[in-house]
Amino acid sequence: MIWNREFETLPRPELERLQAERLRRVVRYVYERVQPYRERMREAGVSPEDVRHREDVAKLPFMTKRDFRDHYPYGLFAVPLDRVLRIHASSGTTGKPTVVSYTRHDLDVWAEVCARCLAASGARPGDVFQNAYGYGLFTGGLGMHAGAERMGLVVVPASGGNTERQILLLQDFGPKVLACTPSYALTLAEALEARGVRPGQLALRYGILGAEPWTEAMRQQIEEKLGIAALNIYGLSEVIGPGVANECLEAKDGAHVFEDHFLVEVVDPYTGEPLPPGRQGELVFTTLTKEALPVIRYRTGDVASLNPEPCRCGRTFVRMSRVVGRTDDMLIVRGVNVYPSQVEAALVGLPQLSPHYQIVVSRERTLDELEVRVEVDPLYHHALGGLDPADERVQGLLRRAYESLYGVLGLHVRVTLAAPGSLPRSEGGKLRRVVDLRAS
Ligand code: DLL
Repeated sequence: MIWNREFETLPRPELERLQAERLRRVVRYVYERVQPYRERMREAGVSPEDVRHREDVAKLPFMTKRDFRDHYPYGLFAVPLDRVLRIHASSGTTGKPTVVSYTRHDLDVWAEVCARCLAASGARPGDVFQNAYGYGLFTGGLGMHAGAERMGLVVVPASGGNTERQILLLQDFGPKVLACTPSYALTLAEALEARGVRPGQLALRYGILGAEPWTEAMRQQIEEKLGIAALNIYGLSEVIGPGVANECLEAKDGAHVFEDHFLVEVVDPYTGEPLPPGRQGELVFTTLTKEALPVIRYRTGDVASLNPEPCRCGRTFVRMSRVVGRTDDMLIVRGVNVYPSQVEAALVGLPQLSPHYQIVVSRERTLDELEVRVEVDPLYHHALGGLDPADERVQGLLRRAYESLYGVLGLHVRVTLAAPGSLPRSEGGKLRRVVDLRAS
């Protein structure tokens, strides 16, 4: 189902005209209202008049996470605080959170784009919807909540965590649609399996999974174990939260970016030069309709590519690939490129391991050392009765993980097994995937 047929299927020429018009407006708006960005434009020698066409976006200077840090908490807002209705924040694992804000109009746009995600993923008005993204400062819970209400779903605001209660709700409330992170979907799938609940015994049909990187192999596992179609949702607080892009059920091949609200580019992470469709690089977004905190050419740090081919679902919006890595996670270890997604791909085939892992790089004198810490699957951990290094099963698992990582990366990796839930998480429940100790 297409939630907003009028906009989601706009013929490209019309869409691009609309984008150009909105781009002109937002650039002038930001220039007039956001002092740090006005100064940056002046330094770059660009004025709002220089932006006429959609392509002119490339003349504008970038914004980065650093701008949020430098102007923490409210310095990038384009409206007085009394026009802000809501504040969210994404907690990094270090330092101050990134603060974002919404006017009434922004909340309205946000609900609209989240409703589009739900519809694209298979939800229909009247369906029961279990929202297991965290409620609170994290954008996932309240963002999807508003989208679901907009659509007329029966919302179960479960929030994140508490697997026992999630399972009770899944069994008794009969949700057809579930939203959570992909790693949590696997946790739920495994907990259900452990209780002998088969996929067919639940009403569940669709999963809207995102907020962290995942792979096709994980999709397959989740779909099989939960008996659902699992769709990828992408978003980030600085742009709006969830609802920047979502896959369609028809193709499940790349997430449609809601281009009437968000202008997307891919740039070379080193030079900042725009890259043509199909090339992998850093995603950069310009918000076209936001009031409280518009961003211009915001560098996400997420590495992906764009596919402009028409889609069989009828949406005319460009599709972004899965996020294959982060520019700040792109590791070069002993001269070899390492992405967390590769580590994930190597570990996913070992059912005794969970998808919760952390990569630690350090340097012993001159040689880089790569360590992968990975949590053992809760059931297997229980069966082992702990992680005794003398236990042959533990040794065997370590060996298999080592071999699998060596096969994918071509590097010797030290594998450390950790107890379920023991690796440190941030407030949004996310693991810091990469810890690089070489610089410190
Ligand atoms: O994670 C918003 C969100 C909530 C998206 C619920 C989807 C569902 P932040 O906490 O600001 O916002 O984190 C944003 O998470 O820059 C990506 O690195 C990563 N991310 C989000 N979605 C995906 C995805 C929310 N589908 C950061 N695949 C982004 C890979 C994702 N990475």
